[in-house]
Amino acid sequence: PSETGRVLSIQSHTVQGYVGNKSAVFPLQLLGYDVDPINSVQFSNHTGYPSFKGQVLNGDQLWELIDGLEANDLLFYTHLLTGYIGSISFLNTVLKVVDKLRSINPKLTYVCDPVLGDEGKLYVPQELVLVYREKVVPIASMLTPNQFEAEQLTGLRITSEQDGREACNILHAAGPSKVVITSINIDGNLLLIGSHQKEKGQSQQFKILISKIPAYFTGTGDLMTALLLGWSNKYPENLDKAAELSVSSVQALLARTLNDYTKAGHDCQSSSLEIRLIQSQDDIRNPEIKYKAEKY
Ligand code: ATP
Ligand code: PLP
Ligand code: PXL
Repeated sequence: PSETGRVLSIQSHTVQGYVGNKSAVFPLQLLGYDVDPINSVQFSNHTGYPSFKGQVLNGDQLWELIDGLEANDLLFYTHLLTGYIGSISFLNTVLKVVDKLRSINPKLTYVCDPVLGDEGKLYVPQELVLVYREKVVPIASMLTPNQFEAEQLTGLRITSEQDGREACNILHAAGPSKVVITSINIDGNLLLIGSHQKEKGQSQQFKILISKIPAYFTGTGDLMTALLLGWSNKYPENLDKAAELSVSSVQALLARTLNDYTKAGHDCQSSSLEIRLIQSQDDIRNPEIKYKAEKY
């Protein structure tokens, strides 16, 4: 399918390595999208390293860029993509951006990765949780939380498939018609749960089982959300297919990443690995579906 679009992607930039826009822009371009990145920060490297240096864009500076685009009639977008956002003022400006873009294209799809934290720990200020819950979730078209984020946004404790499915339904009721919980940890393995609400009160749900690789990667969540945007736009009625394609690409990339680091004699459990994004371009453009969705 050839369906594409023009995506405004508001995410981090790192000089070295692949998180935020660095892991989202190239894959979307490979899938045929025009992507316009706004860099919410410019850091030397991601924050998992012993140190980092760089600049943070504030809400007013974000708005200045939007103003500049508007002055030249350049604000027509089919999609908005957001990931990690570090402050309330920036998040509030993103809300303004959604309004503005929808005033120009009422059909704008807003794909939101509600980055709050992982494994029981927040990596954003606590106040952001409420803003996501009350203001961001209601206007998102597709949401891609991890297990912890889905818990924070719904108040539900998620320890089973059933909990995951229920969390998706709670999130649908709050706004987004598509929800993908990108991973739930169940007995050492990962479970992705997808949910598409096609009419009120009714959702089509599926799961994809993923074996957990004993290593820690950074930027995979950002890549996953970008791919879900790309494929779900090409298969708007088949979120399960979009997820199969996305997971298959990510897993092929992770296998290559692990293999490359291992060959170089690196201890893969000691630090987080930079994904081999460029080397995996064929797996992104043309994934072989090795991960199948099971419908409920
Ligand atoms: P965010 O905080 O951005 O929402 P996330 O926690 O949802 O991110 P990840 O946990 O990085 O994102 O997972 C994204 C996808 O990457 C998962 O769906 C899974 O397919 C894959 N993945 C990440 N780490 C591993 C791993 N160690 N083994 C297997 N798959 C992994
Ligand atoms: N650590 C910090 C400080 C982050 O901001 C993020 C961002 O999203 C992550 C870790 C995890 O990144 P991901 O889940 O995309 O791999
Ligand atoms: O992957 C999310 C992310 C985004 N932005 C910055 C990061 C990270 C992960 O470490 O450091 C700046």
